[in-house]
Amino acid sequence: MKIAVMGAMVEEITPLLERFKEYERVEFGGNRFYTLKYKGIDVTIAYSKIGKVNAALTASILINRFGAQKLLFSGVAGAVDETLHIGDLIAADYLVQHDLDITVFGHPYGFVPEGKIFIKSDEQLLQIADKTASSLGLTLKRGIIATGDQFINSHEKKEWIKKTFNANAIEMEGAGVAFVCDALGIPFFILRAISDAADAKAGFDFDEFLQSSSKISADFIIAMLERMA
Ligand code: 4EZ
Repeated sequence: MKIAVMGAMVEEITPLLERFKEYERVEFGGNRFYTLKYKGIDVTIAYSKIGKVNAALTASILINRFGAQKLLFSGVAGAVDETLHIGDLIAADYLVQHDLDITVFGHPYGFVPEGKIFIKSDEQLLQIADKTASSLGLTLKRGIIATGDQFINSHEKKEWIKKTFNANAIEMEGAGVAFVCDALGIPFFILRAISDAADAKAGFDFDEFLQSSSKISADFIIAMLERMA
């Protein structure tokens, strides 16, 4: 079994590399890929750099060049849903691009012809995540993650995304990964730990909690890998 684990920022994958310690490093397409064997699973870890385009590129490389058969994403996000607090985990059951807008032609937000607005994560991986959460005594929320090429730090913008897509959390890569995996038939799972509330103090909170929330997400992904081994 070949599994890819990806993040967007180096801080998001550092706890994974620290856990595994021994890996090989390969450069391709402007990214570094770290390969290792864990309990019989071939794992490739990479960070894409921020944004949907970078995320889509890295996901494609993980699948087509490294042969990933499943893809797990680990990282942080801004909370939209008030029940989510800093450090809480959310698994996407659907992902949507909140900044995709050809509404002037009568299309809904997040839609382009021949596409879909919402992409569903793999149900089997979501179930593995639920079991992992209950075995660790953790709460894992499922919800809609809205992705766009903007760091959201305004109440208005956040409320618009919430109202338009019924989103629970916001970030900048999930839907990019989801669209690639969906198109290529690769089961995927997107996990985020909350780093901020996408409000006026989001920039400050993000800097403060990037490391600790990245670790919460990465530790959960490691527990999922253990269960999958
Ligand atoms: C993008 N990531 C943030 C990257 C910020 C700073 C150098 C997650 C994220 C996020 N994205 C956390 N909080 C967010 C927010 N409020 N809006 C968008 O995936 C790079």
